[in-house]
Amino acid sequence: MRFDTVIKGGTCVTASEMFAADIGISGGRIAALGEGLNGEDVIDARGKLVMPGGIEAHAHIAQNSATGGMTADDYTSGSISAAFGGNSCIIPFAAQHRGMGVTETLDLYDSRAIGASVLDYSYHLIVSDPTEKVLAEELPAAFLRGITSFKLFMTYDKMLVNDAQFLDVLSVAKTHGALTMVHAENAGMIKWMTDRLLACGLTAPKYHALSHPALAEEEAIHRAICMAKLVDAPLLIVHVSTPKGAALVQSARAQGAKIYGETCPQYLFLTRDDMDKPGMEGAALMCSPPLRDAATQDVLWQHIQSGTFDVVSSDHSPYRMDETGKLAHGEGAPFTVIANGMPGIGARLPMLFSEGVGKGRITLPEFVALSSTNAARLYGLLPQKGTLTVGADADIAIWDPDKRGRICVDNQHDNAGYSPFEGWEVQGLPITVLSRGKRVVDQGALLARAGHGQFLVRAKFDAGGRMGYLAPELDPAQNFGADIAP
Ligand code: DUC
Ligand code: ZN
Ligand code: ZN
Repeated sequence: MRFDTVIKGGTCVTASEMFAADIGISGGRIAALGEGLNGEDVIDARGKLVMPGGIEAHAHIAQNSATGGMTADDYTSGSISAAFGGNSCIIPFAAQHRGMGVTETLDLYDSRAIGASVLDYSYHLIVSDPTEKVLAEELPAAFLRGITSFKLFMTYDKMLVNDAQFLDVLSVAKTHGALTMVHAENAGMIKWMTDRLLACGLTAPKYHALSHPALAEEEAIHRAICMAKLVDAPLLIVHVSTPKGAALVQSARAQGAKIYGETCPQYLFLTRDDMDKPGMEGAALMCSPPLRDAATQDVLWQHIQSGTFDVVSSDHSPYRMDETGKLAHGEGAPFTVIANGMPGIGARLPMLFSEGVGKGRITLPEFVALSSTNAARLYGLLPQKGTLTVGADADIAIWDPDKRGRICVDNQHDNAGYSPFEGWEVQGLPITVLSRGKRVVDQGALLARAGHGQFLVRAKFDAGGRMGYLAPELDPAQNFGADIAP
């Protein structure tokens, strides 16, 4: 048998094991794992690691912020940067703003993504306006379209939902088999801190980090987990940045609740002291939740090692340091009007590999789990994506574990115009990325066209045997037989 492509002589790594095998690819899928395979096109992977391509499941691309700004990356530049960084699939957000319907929102993002991406993609739906129609008709319609995850905000005046709305969305999600994601920060605490800082004239970008205290994240994560437990619905806490927040995720999981966690490279590698720069420079590192401190970094790594975090995502939110992005309101504008977020879709995996695997903090299978397989499982893509198994899409990243490089804006291939990790030395880099068997990136060259990437219809969320939690007030054996559980 002759395959379209054979990846020969590499060390395959999945989330559970490592083994020496050739990979035979036909029709864009993995057709065989074995020895001595032959193909039309042979990729020599001797001395290399052959892994499932990364799945970047937290990125803001071609997204309008609630204040009107647009991210610097569209689906072409965002997916190209992702591919150079070892990813073969992206799941950015489609953001419903108040007054918009969900179907209208998804149509809008389709118009931005179709024909533009070099990688396969889907969207998480941000729900900011859960009207009766949205809950009863439009969210079910979104599931039928293959959008099986959405995100809620507990802060930002124009995006947040209240607790009752949160519970409503969780209930619909549970009924249809979707995973809810949450940006968990307490809006009132942020407002109170912000008012005090502004009243003292403390408006520089670095003060944004103080305006989002760790306690605001801790309180909101606790509240979000309680709400998810009440509904017994799955919930992923995104961009966890605090030790207490991570501990809350850990203890909820230990109780069997369907609670999942994500953290991001910026919380592992940067601190708020990095924002203490002259003028507006600190705005480059302004994100929400904000950067914390070195002690926090150590604890977050421990939670990666002990399994609290299922995924490490970039939270790529690219805004240029000019009038099109962070400086839209000019030099000296207060932090309250500066767009939140930083780029990182291309740096996520090299940083995690070098600082994680290279420094002995995580194993190679753990790297694959955190970068690809767990995202595929959570977001309804397994086994089509996220693993090396016969029948799976041939979405594969070949890494040279010895290759050294330095992160810099010119090798990130995005449109942000800067990298928060500028100058960082890394060892271990992706050299070839295949999407459905096609080389997208090879030896530093882009080989796929915009439009190669296709929309992915995702499956329902699968809790994978996790027991869940039944609140006594919802248990018919304990609640006088009231049949009110969603
Ligand atoms: N939340 C995100 O997930 N990304 C950027 C900004 C924010 O608040
Ligand atoms: Zn967020
Ligand atoms: Zn985000």
